[in-house]
Amino acid sequence: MYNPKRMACCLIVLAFLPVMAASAQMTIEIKDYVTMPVTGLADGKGNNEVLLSRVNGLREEPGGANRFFVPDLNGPLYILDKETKKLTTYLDFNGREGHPGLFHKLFLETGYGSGLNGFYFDPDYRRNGKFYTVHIENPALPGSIMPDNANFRGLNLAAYTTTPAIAPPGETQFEGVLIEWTDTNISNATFEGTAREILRVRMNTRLHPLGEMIFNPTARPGDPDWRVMYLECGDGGSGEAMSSIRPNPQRLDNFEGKILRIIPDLNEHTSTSTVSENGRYRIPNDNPFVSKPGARKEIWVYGLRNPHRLNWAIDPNNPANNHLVVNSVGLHTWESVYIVRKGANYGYPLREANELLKPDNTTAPLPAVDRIPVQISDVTDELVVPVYPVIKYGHVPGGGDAIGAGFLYNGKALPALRGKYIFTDITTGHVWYADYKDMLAADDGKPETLSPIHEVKISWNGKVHDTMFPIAEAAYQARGGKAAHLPGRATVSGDGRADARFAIDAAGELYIYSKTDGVIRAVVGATAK
Ligand SMILES: [Ca+2]
Ligand SMILES: [Ca+2]
Repeated sequence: MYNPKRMACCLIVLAFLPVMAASAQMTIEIKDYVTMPVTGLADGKGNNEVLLSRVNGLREEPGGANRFFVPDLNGPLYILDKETKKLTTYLDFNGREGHPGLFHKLFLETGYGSGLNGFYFDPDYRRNGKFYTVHIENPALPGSIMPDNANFRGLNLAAYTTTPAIAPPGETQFEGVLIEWTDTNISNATFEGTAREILRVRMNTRLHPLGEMIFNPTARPGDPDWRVMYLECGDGGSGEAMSSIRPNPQRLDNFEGKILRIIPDLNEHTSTSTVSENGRYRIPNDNPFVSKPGARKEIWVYGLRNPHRLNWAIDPNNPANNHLVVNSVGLHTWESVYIVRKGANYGYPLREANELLKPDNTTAPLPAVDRIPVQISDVTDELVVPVYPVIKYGHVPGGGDAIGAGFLYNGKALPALRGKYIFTDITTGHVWYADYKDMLAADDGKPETLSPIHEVKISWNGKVHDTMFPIAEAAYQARGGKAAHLPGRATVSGDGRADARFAIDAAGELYIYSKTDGVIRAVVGATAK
């Protein structure tokens, strides 16, 4: 029954809801989903090998096949059956001496992103069987630069050739390799088909390599963004170096510290793009720097340190609010989330988040008038205003050391999270959310306006925790891990790294996985009270 008095009362309550919501404590409930095979060592010594399994993502196969593809940085690309939870090794990238996989020069030892780093399905996968990977190679390792199909006979290499590496200025060591794979039968759990090297990027150091890629999930055939890849390339450690490589993230003549935008398929968008220098992909004509002499035409945005997690925030109520969002790992001071705007300069290494980054790698307040010179190989006389983050948190207790993946939650199972962007800190295992509307409001060109973030607690096996750290620690110890707490260390997390990151499935439901204990967990509940 309609009751005007009661309605007025409700409206008054509603007016206060945002304030109440801001102070409500969000708690997510997580449940173990699958335990990944150990590909590391439990002995607590060494670098990357101390992580039990370097699971690095969870991608659901398009089209309702009910399977995840799960890359482990150490080499295996698994298919995970959602019904049976059975894992099958689909491909293995580790072909190092004594290993059965594809790439003799796979680089694994150090660097958090080394190994099989990126995996993504082509938007038209159901029809074309294509997917993409990025892995890291050390050219100095023995063996062939060609894939080795001795144990993957279904891979036809007759037409396979490598590409010249595209290098940044300065000394270089490692290479990120983007490959397009075409499986001619996607109904089984084995690979049979061809592969094509698309791009090879040389990096200054082992840090912050080429990594994650994504496609605009709202683009349909005929749209300008259909099958157009956004590909992040870290700064290769250049921006924090106190040497001639320091400006590389600002220099538009190289790929380091950038998000690239390319068309992997040479037959797509042929009238609105040009073929790349290496002949393996196309570059859209509406990329921001295609007409700037000396600039790499592939660049979409620049001035980032380690933009290692890309996601597309889809606003179900307003498609004009859809944005590519990037989580970028900072140096010593700030972790940042940025809304990606065509051609933007995010400032690094001249800025970190919304502060000045000084040549000694400490931060200071921004200058009164904040402008950065555009740099191709040399500094030009053109100036731009840097673009500031919409979320930042500090390298302080209660904060963290390195931002993980984040997602705007659009699933159905967790109504309390709808419209919220949820993300982790990798090392401390803190989880926060921000309201997407606050993030959009903070994307206003003003450095001082940022979205509030709200701490999320985690319920696991009947107990509520402040972070993922004790959860990963318990599982790591139970699996025989020998480090005192967790492997690795970082400034804020101290002894051990939780290594917690989110993923989503095709329905937009959340998972959280951790390299240290090698466990993927499903987020099965969320309450705000
Ligand atoms: Ca197959
Ligand atoms: Ca702002």
